[in-house]
Amino acid sequence: MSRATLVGGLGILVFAACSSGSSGGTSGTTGGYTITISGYKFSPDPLVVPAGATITVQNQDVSSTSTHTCSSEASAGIYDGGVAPGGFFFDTGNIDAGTSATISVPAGLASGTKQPYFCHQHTGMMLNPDPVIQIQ
Ligand SMILES: [Cu+2]
Repeated sequence: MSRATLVGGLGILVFAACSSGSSGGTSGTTGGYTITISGYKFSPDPLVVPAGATITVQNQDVSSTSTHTCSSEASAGIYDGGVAPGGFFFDTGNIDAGTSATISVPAGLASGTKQPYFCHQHTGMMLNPDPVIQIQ
């Protein structure tokens, strides 16, 4: 095998590695946290954030023009506004398709705290009806 063959082969490999798309896929801006709602699914679930974080909720259900909410509940499956032990209350209100809202996580929440939430519009109809925000 000649040296030229080796170098040429490597060149093809490098080209292939660099030609794949690099747009999108990551969520949120640096230091920010994002929940996306798409296809009636909240993700990521759980979302792990430090106390004091700000979370952007993006409703991406544009094709079905579905309005969703992110609303805290006392425990999974209650589907009513409330707070889990050690958790925090939030309710984005209606988030129309293609728009976003913000959730502020209070500072000082204990590590490991799990706050479930739900969608007021669809309760148990969401693919994951009781997703969780967990404190880091
Ligand atoms: Cu919903």
